[in-house]
Amino acid sequence: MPTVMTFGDRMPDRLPDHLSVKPEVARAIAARRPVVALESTVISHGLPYPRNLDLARRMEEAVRAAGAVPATVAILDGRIRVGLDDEDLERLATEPDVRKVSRRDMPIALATGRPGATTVAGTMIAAELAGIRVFATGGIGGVHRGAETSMDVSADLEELARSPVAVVCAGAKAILDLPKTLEVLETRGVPVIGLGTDRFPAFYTADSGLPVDHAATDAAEVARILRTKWTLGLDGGVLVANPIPAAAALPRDVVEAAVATAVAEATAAGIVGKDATPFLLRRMEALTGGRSVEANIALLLANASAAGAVAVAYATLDRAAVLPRPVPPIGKPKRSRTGG
Ligand code: PSU
Ligand code: MN
Repeated sequence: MPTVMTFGDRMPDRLPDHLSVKPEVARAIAARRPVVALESTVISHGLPYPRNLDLARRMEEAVRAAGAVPATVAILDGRIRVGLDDEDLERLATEPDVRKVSRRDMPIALATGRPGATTVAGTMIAAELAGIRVFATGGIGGVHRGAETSMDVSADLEELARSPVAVVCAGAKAILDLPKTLEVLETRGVPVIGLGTDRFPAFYTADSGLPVDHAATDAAEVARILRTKWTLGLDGGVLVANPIPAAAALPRDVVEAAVATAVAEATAAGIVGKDATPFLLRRMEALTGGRSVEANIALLLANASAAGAVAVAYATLDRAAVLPRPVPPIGKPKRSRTGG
């Protein structure tokens, strides 16, 4: 197991008991080199074995190929672990009783010592504690369809409002109510930036028909927006929406039909709370003949690459800001006219 690392000025004294950062990751953070956090709920609850394990490894490779260090996050052995090794990924992909850890679950998972996979919210908390600013996932949680009666609104939205992390995703999952999800993001002050698009992506498809707040042309522009937001002291995260690659997108009518059926099944079966999203994703797989899983994997890999590029651009700005400014040339002391 990696040792507890303390580094920089970001880790408060109380954390060493609860946080373990992999040495490679800790070194990169301390040197302000690019790092990308990755979540683990998608591994334990979002994709079937063995595709989940393969995906976890390939996301880390995609981050490295973009020039950043990957830091997959999970709760293992009673600690928040930032940066995992292959054995850890295998545990998360195969063990049956891995808890899904969002903000409210964090103290329970840590105090009981049981394994936990972090959601977008849980991963953002860990990233902030470790000093990581960029994170890649598939699609964030949001406002569920029927939330006006179920009140099911993902804790991911609340976390985006409070933790200073950029979340690179393919929009919010298509099983959700996307207009309401964007309304909550607006209310909570979370900028929604399209990466090379002015449309909010809809996870399995590239265009939800809804606009983003700004279409950024490249990762460098995203990095400038992040830097500006946090320099201003505006709390919270930024949603960076990266549409699914065109070749991997599913036909919109296929997605809509499957979502309608899956949501109706969940309602009929009384599936609520944290089980709702994993149930819906599993039903989507069956209802699309496995095509939803292929699309999900393609968008996750694309997001890992894009997040790597954003982390590289952000690190460039971050390092420029902390480098000592050039010292102004020392001029000859002015002679006093009255003499000395
Ligand atoms: N992206 C995926 N698959 C997933 C998730 C994201 O491609 O399974 C996970 C994330 O961890 C996200 C969670 O936080 O789904 C949403 O769960 P809920 O709706 O219960 O908040
Ligand atoms: Mn929920």
